[in-house]
Amino acid sequence: MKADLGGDNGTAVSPHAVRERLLALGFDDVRFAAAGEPLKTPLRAWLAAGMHADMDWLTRTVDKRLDPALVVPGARTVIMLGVNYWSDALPRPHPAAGPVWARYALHEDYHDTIKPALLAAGKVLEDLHGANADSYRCYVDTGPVLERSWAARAGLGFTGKNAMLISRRHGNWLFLAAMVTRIAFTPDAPVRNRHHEGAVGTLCGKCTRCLDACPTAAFTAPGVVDARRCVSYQTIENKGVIPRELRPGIGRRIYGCDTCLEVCPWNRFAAAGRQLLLAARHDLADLALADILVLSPERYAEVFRRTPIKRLKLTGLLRNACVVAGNSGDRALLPLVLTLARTHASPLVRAHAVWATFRLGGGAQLTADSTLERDPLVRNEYEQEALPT
Ligand code: B12
Repeated sequence: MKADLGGDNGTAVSPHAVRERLLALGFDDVRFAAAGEPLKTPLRAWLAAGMHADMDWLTRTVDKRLDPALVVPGARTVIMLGVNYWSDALPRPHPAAGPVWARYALHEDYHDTIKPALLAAGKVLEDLHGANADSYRCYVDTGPVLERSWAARAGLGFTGKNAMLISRRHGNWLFLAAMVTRIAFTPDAPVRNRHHEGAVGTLCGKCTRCLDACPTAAFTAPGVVDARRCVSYQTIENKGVIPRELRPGIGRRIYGCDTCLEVCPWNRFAAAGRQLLLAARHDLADLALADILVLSPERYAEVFRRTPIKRLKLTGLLRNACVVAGNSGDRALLPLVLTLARTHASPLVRAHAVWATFRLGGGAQLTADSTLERDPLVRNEYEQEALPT
């Protein structure tokens, strides 16, 4: 097939055939954005304000994230793909019991399950337009592409006040993937309202449910999340101590947080996805906190194999489980957190287990242990508990 990359004089080719083929691969939505103008998203200001916490990898690729021509020289189009992970089969978390997982985590790792379809999507560009493998790049999440802003430009949805890319068809429950290509496709239009296009909250109206519901007050403005305060960052990306002042707000959220997504009224229109590029692990939602607090490394590896939770490692999961236990008010968990505080090899786990033990009213049982503890992380927890409140 002869190369058909769209004309240099601005002529663009119809995206119709590519869209149909990519939908057939299992993507739930396929939209096209013109790559010519770099994004104006205030990413630099966000980074300069330190809102990325310790995710320093974001600072190393700022220019590329905003300008796809730095990813693929001569890029003309960013193809944005959505994978709907809403499922009616997954009940909402029980209002009073059990740890709560971000919905996306109750699947095998989406990076792994979407990747083969992205490779096939690249072949579609080669097949239909004679693209060669150097003239496009495909990413899901981990590439240097600011996916939500490109998706907004492509009209896949609009940027909500919760910073999510919200689709009128799929609500908040969309994974995003991107293809940067030299082919000039006719772009799709962004979502508009009467006043403007592409701004934060285009179709949010006066609604502020997400901003009001955030359990740790992580929004500094509509559309702006301070990752340092975000439960998702603290329970997934942070590899160290979770700040004490944020722990109560984490509540029962053991991995990630969907609160600003769950409360969004646009989810009313969300139909279940086709799930073609996903592998559900809804069984994880049935795990009791008591079972998690006693996981052995072998059992952890077996249960969380292929899920995104495996990247947290057992120590990270136990850290989070201790925070949830401390918030639970469930005295039956006291012996379990007490054992972790006394015996676990990781100071990170011991530190959070000490906190949980005090929160569950068992602090006095740790008096002897507190004098033996040498690790500064854990000692700090004892010292904080000893301070007058
Ligand atoms: C770093 C990161 C995080 C960080 C930081 C989140 C954040 N808000 O920036 C943490 C760990 C906290 C996180 C959490 C989550 N994440 Co995340 N994350 C990313 C990642 C890798 C980069 C995002 C980034 O660059 N952030 C920097 C900010 C500045 O950019 P932004 O949020 O994209 O841009 C927004 C603002 O600039 C604002 N904006 C635009 N113009 C303007 C103009 C003005 C004036 C203002 C004020 C603001 C504004 O709107 C932009 C779009 O939302 C992307 C994947 C990717 N490659 O893009 C996934 C991604 C954004 N995450 C995703 C998901 C699913 C989540 C969680 C729901 C996971 C969970 N359940 O726990 C939460 C949601 C938290 C939230 N409300 O944002 C999805 C979002 C899908 C969607 N439909 O929107 C993505 C796209 C991954 C994917 N491929 O599917 N994430």
